[in-house]
Amino acid sequence: MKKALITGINGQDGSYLAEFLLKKGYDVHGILKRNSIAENQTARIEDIYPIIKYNLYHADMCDMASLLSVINNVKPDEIYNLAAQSHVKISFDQPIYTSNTIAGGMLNLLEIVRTLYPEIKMYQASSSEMFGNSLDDDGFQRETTPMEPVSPYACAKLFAYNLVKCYRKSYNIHASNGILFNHESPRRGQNFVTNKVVIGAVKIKKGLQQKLYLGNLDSTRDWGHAKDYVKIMWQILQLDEPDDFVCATGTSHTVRHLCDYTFSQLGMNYEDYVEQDPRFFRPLELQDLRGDTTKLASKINLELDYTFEEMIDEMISHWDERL
Ligand code: G4F
Repeated sequence: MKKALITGINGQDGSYLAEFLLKKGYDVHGILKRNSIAENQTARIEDIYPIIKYNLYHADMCDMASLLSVINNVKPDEIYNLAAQSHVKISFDQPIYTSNTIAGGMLNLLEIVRTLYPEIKMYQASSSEMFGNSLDDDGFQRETTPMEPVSPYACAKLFAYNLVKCYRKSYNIHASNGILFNHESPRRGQNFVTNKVVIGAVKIKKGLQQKLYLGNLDSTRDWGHAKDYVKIMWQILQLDEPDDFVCATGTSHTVRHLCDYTFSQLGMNYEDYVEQDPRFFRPLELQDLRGDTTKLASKINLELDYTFEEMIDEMISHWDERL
């Protein structure tokens, strides 16, 4: 039985990945960051909690001793590093913490693996944010597109991405980067734009809220489903050769279109309810994202189960039942 260790197991991606790996027959272990408000820490892994409750550990990406202790204890075959301060706008408010968790955290893991367990395969959750406003002439971003980050979050992700490449070449470690474009689901944090729009629209429909306040409506994102993408994380680690891969749908939509589609599905016109609020604009914005997955498709069977519309419909149904 293979053993996997997932940092950030209680996040959107960590929870879907844990479910996926359990179905594959893995012994799944996970790291949680201690939070002074303990309630809801395991909300996203409720369904699998009885199976993995003794495999959950408190550790912190900034505390190398805690990571070392978990890795010594678990001795995993594969590590999926999904832990992060993952909110781009908040990274402008907390740049040092963001960098320490993302860049310093990955360095901690790589040093432990390099010095003690060089046989462990590692996956790093790299991000399309690293491209910043750099686009190829055809409007896509791919592995060869120059990376010009425009947020502290993206700068930290780029540092971690380069560490993975450097350690792979220097020490022959099986470490890969998945350069994931935005990926969503009903488990997405409610302060990311997809779930914020869906929850806002459902609440408005039910008379629980009057308006929805957003920032930039004109940026475009290539939104896929987190469930599709965790399978790809695993597929990347099963390749004989470690490498770096863009993972995306190849289709992009504006935030405005997201609002239009969501409100229309609920029989409303978004223009009657959505207002822009300076609080939700960023000091610097990444305007357009659209990924080219040619390289990934040449290595794995790349099949996505969800379209953008199916994903938003699933999120609407989820919140319609719960709110
Ligand atoms: O949903 P978002 O906050 O996601 P963002 O910034 O693209 O980052 C996400 O995807 C990255 C992959 O490219 C990940 F690395 C990262 O960890 C995260 O998962 O914002 C999407 C767009 C932005 O252009 C933002 O300015 O929506 C725009 N937006 C407009 N109003 C808003 C809002 N975003 C948020 N969060 N809240 C708003 O009110």
